[in-house]
Formats: sequence, structure tokens, C-alpha cells
Amino acid sequence: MADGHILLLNGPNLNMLGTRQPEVYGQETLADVVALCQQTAAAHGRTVRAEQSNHGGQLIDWIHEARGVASGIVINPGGLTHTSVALRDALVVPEIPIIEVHISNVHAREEFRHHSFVSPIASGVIAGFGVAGYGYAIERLISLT
Ligand code: DHK
Repeated sequence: MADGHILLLNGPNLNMLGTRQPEVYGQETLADVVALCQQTAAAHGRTVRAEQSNHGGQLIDWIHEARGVASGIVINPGGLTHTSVALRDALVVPEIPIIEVHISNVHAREEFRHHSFVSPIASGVIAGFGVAGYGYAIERLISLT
């Protein structure tokens, strides 16, 4: 493994955090999320590579590149959670722990958000803790890797 960093991935529309439906996703920005994850990891002597894309193929390319390089992945796949077999298939390629994060409690929302293609291959799932859930996900990943 090259450096064992944690890969933090955010999917479609999460670049709009702080602006998009703040009553659902909160006031914090994606930059706040990245800073939280980096600070949480740094407290354990670990590093985070943070990426966001609105395009599934780009996310899949980053996941493939993680093989043999990253120690684990924290991912909020956004709406791709509920639609993308391709993203799920990619996430098993690196053979490292995956933690799935949702800012909102997807189970208390529309029925189409209740199913995740990612959850069956994840080591853990966090939903409904706001952006604090990303910090918990980093903590858990560190305890696993
Ligand atoms: C984020 C999204 O963009 C939605 O498509 C998901 C998730 C929920 C979240 O809560 O972080 O359904």
C-alpha cells in the first residue's frame, strides 16, 4: 500500500452543501466536511484524500485508483446510492473497508431512498447524524485499518 490514506468521496450534488436544502442537509459546506475529516484523521496520524464529483464514472475511476494505495473509503454516494450497480461493483475492486455516509436519515424520507446498492458491501453505514457522521465514519474506518 503506497501511503494508506483514507479516500473520502462525495457524489452528485454534495458540492452544494450549505446551499442545497439546508433544512435537510444542514448549513455546513463541503469544505467544512473535508476539514472535519482531515482533522479527525490527523488526530490519529492519518491522512485523507478528499474528492467530489457529480459524475459516476469519475467516482468509479477514483475508486479503482484506490486499489493498493488507500486503506479504506468513506463515501457519501448521494443519489447514486439508490441507483448505481456500477458504483457498487467498483467499490469491491480495491478490497478495502467501505463506510457509507448519509447526512440525512434516508429511512425517514421518501421510499426510494430506503434502498442502497452500497450498503450490502459496506463495513458500516451512518445516516441521520448530519455532517458529524463523516467524522464518526473516519473514526470507525481508522479502527478497522
Ligand atoms: C445525499 C443525497 O444527495 C441524496 O440523494 C441521498 C444523501 C441522501 C444524504 O443524506 O447525505 O438520498
